[in-house]
Amino acid sequence: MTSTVQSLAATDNVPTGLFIGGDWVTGSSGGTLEHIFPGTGSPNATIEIAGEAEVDRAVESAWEAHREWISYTPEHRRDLLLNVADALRDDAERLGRLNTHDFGVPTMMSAAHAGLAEKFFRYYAGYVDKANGSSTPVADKFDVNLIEHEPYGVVGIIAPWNGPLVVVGLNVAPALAAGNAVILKPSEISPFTPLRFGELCVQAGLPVGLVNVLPSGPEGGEALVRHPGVKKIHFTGGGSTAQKIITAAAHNLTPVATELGGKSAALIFDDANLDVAAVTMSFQGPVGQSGQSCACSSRIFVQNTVYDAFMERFIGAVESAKIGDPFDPSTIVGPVVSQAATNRILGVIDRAVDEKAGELVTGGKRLGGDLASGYYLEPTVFSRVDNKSALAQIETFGPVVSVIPFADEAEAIALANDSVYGLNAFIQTQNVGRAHRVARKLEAGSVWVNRHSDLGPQSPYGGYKQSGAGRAGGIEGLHEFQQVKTIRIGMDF
Ligand code: TXE
Repeated sequence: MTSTVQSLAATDNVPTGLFIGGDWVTGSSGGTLEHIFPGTGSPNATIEIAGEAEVDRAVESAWEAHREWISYTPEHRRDLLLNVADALRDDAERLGRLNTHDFGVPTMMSAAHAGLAEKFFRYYAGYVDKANGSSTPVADKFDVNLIEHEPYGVVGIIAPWNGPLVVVGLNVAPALAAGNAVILKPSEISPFTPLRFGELCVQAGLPVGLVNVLPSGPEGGEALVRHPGVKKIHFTGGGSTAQKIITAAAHNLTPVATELGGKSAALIFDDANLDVAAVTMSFQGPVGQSGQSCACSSRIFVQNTVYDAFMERFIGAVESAKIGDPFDPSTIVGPVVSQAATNRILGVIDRAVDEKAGELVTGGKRLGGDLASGYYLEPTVFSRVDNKSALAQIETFGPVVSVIPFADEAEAIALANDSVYGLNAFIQTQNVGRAHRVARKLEAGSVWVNRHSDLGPQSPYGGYKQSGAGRAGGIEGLHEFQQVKTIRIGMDF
């Protein structure tokens, strides 16, 4: 059966080299990789994979560019970062298509990633010419006491496959605004938009080598983490990988900021608007990006007095989402990212059924027909799930969610917090006192009340517990890429 799903258009000319010092590099020591488009399960390009030699070359180029970057006036650096924001805006449609080629995200969502990156660049450009140091008196002298925020020099940013452009905004923008040069290591699974971004930076006027883009897997990533010329690592990805990265970084005691996985809880109280809650949670849960988001609300707790009424609406919303060709603008649910992810997610479903973790009420299968060659899974919902089960405790990172009843506020909070993760939490209630009370008791870095998650540059985003300790957004996101220096000038002489 041939797939009717669109694949690579000649006009898409996806970038396949490494981007180092403003040059496209091929013949990499890491070899090449056949990139598979999840929409069809077929190759859409052969890409270069960075090895240690390319990391060395990128670090050298980055230090040279850093020295040039900090020789520019703050006003000049600010304007160049605003140029990058304009370039992301102007290239949004092409970046959207590349995003879909990268990991199969439906085009109805993919262009928004470029828009988010643009917002972050506009926001952090604004910090460049604003004083972000300070001075304080000292207790027993009249010395001048300055507290300065300085760049690290060259930082390594390691991105997951599910949102490379989001990471460009969240982390590359503040890193550059803080005065650093960047080596961006996207996942080998999603190289195209980061590479195009690197090209846009040079076209926007940034010094060549200020942004280097090196798609690679664990080997290239490890070489970057271990490199003595890389002074800070920002990692976004899974917890087990974070452990490997922190271990490797210990080699030079390189600081590591982490943005990790989640098993986010949503609490639907009996006074919630159930129509709004059902639609919001279907998109925040198994439908949006096929649940392949760190912000996926994969555990939905519903007060038992409205459980059936919520479930009726929720299942209706989930089942009404159109599954199909991610290039079709009417598609809501695209493919999951790979054959490996397909096997892993179906394994989670089979285990949950075998262990009777809950009742499978919709989904659970891979789609066939003319979608058979791609990796299309039905959004899947289990009802009345045991919160202690593997299904409710282990991050699935796919279109599978658990719905769990609770009796009252105290039980809801206890169930939600019974997790090693703490990235996001969602509350649906009309009671403002309850919203504040519960939000302060949830162990999560971001709490969203009566709305879906919505990353914005104005507020820090990041995890509690094993969801990581880094923050992206706000002044906290800038400080991730700065080191603090105190300069005290004696006035007694
Ligand atoms: O992660 P992986 P994936 C999390 C999400 C899920 C994971 C999925 O919750 O857990 O990311 O992304 C590189 N040394 N978030 O599968 O496998 C690898 O090449 C150095 C949370 O990509 O951990 C890739 O570039 N690098 C997030 C990156 O690490 C190594 C939002 C991540 O790979 C490496 C999005 C090694 N040894 C997803 N091994 C948030 N909290 O905001 C792999 N890599």
